[in-house]
Amino acid sequence: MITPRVEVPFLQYLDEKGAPIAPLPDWTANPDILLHYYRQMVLARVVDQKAIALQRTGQMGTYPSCMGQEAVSTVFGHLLQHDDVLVPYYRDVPGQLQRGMEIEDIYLYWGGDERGSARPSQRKDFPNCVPIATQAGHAAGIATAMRIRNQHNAVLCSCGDGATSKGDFLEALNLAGVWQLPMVFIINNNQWAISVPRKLQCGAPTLAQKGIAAGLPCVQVDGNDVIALHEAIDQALQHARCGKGATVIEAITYRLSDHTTADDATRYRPSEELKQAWLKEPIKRLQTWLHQNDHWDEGKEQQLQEEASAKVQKAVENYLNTPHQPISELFDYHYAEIPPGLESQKEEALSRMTGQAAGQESSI
Ligand SMILES: Cc1ncc(C[n+]2csc(CCOP(=O)(O)OP(=O)(O)O)c2C)c(N)n1
Ligand SMILES: [Mg+2]
Repeated sequence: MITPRVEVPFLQYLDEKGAPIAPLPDWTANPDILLHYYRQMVLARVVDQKAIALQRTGQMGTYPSCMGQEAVSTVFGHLLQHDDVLVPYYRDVPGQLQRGMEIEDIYLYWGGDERGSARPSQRKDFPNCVPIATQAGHAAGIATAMRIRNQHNAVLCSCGDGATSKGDFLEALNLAGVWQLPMVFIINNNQWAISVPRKLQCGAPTLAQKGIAAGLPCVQVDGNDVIALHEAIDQALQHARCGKGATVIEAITYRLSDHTTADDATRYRPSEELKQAWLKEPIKRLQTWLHQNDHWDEGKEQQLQEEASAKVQKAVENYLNTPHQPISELFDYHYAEIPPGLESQKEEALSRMTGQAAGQESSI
């Protein structure tokens, strides 16, 4: 019997208590980037907690929290260049905020208003992808277009651990390998796919090694360690931009929240596991390092928390004061020319809405 030998490197610089376990890269000598990561993660957590409060008070739709996973998308949000393309999944709020999405756009989108994905400052990034792993094929398509146009940019495709079990993900890896596409795949391994734990999802010891079959370099990183993430993502993006092809990065994190606001994880997740995961979370870890290296103090923390709360409060007001879209917009953006069947449905919807406005019964 032949047992295959698979070696996937694991990258980590800061341990759970924020202490270095390896010599830190040179760029950390100037704390500016790490302070930026810290501020962005804190802001993202305030945005995230407010989204849950809005949903709980009937002011927003179902929302998937990114609590515990902030580091991954905070780091790639910073490292992506203007003409790179982000193809996110639904827990990438921290990255999206740095790529031009306003806080109220996040609330608009999860409030069911597609204008949340349509601000010009969002560049060519793709909107959230809720169907699992389908974004991997889109990302491979964008990367193929970049190659054909001889563009020296990269596409970053983000997904969850469960998504790597889907054919879409594996097909995109295969294309990325055979066509040497300028891509970075980031797997947010938060240990759960709704109620299915990682070990029941896949028999391979790492998810990163799925890249090996496609001929791609792959690495696992501590996804709660912004320094390790920065090193891995920066290298992979440069590799892609200079025509050397794709990389697969598996970031080990933990979903500290319920799957979404429609879930109750206490029904299937051991409380001790959650307790242990809180000890490793990314914000506290970086805060401890910043404190210990005299880059942070109580006063700065208080000021940051106050600024983040004020920003989020203003965004909530903007979101709640945004006039609803007219119902015609439901029909207007699917086709360049609206087919006759939809045209008649649109007319019917409009006339019913007019009737409703006049106080008549409506079934819409
Ligand atoms: C194609 C498809 N099948 C099923 C679902 C239902 N679904 C929503 S989230 C999810 C689990 C995804 O887990 P993972 O990829 O680990 O991401 P996480 O939510 O843990 O971040 C499933 C199966 C879906 N959205 N799309
Ligand atoms: Mg998951």
